[in-house]
Amino acid sequence: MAVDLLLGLQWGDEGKGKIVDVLTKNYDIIARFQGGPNAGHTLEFDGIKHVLRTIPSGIFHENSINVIGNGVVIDPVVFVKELEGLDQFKIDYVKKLILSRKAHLILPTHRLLDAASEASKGKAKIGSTLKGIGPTYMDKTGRNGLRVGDIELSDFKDRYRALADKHEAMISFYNVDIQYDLAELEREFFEAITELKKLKFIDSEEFLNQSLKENKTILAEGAQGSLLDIDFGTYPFVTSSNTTAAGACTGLGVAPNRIGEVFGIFKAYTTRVGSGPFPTELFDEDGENMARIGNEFGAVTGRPRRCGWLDLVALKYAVQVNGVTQLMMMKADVLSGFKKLKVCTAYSYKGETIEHLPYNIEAENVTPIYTEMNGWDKDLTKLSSTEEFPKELNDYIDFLEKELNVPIKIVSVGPDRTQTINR
Ligand code: 2SA
Ligand code: MG
Repeated sequence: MAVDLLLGLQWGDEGKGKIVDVLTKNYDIIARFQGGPNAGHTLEFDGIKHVLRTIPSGIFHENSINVIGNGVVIDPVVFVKELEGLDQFKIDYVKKLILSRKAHLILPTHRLLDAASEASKGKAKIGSTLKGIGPTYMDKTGRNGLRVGDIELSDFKDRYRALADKHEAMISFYNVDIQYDLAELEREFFEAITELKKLKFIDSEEFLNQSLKENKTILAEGAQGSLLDIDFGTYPFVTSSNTTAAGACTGLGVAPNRIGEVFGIFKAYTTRVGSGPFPTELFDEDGENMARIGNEFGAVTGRPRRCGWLDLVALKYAVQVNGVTQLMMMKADVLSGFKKLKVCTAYSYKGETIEHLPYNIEAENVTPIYTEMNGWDKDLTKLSSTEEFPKELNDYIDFLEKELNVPIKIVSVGPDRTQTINR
């Protein structure tokens, strides 16, 4: 058996939560491999909207086991609140949710360091979600971090103290005005640690590889998007983990030759939250309409998302880096009513036309070159098969498929589970 991957191909918020929820019925195990509570995976079913942060989206399905892999960073405080949010659904998470001992812990001081770092950068800030993601991964690669498995050690509190003290010194080094009550934050942290201990800690690489031997099916659920990848994204305006396919291998401990299908998710247009370059960004009525109709606000922080046309140069890059085998196009319904649709097929880069993503895609270097297509008027949200698609939508899809050279297997026409059309 193989591990299938589900990845966002843009700057996050492609709709991974919805698709993983639709797909989970086909899988025994759903695993998260990177990121942490910076993610916000929105699921909608039976008239209820739910946002998951660290917990894999399979948690709502009867029989799936949900694994939080070693590549993830866990904030116990946020995590326990997330568990409490599940109480109303009567989910037996002690049975259905397991944590890698090798996953790193986000300390309260990591969150403070994130805030201090952002404040010190002023206008050049990353626009992070302030969840402590960057500082936690820094401690991981700097070999100072605390891991889930450390909670089981008798000297966990001493280890915690040593690291938190070091962080406090670092916070004062930033010399910015940040107010906090560490004693209160620590009380909350240790209370959450006690709750966390009720869950099963495992060596997730052993569990997953054993499960593959037993012919179990596994879906690895990505968070954020490929253009936020620490190596391949728009650095430094990226997150601190590998959001691309390779991240699933290191974040779960499964070998590259165990990867099966790579599902790539993209929106029919493009959005981005936080700072950083965005060549096809719109500052006109079209952009405003996308934001309004698409309800483009961050699921975690509520920040408005920047909107723009689909960028095929960036999308091709993401398809290549990830080895995408099937595409899923989200939010096609949002484009209903646009008279003309534009798709960026090349960049004018320092006076030259290029079709690949250059080192620096800042606005002063890059001007998008667009292909224009006719839009459609028809409301797509009630459609249930491809036969009902307007001609212009089929033209749009055919054009993208030809350019990307990968089949678009799913078209999503609304947030609900049922608004998902297979091709
Ligand atoms: P961080 O917090 O260190 O990972 O931030 C670094 C950059 O990564 C971006 N980022 C995201 N972009 C889109 N969606 C994300 N998750 C939430 C959601 C966002 C929200 O799913 O809606 O609620 O605002 C996410 N997480 C990180 C971030 O904007 C920085 O550019
Ligand atoms: Mg999101």
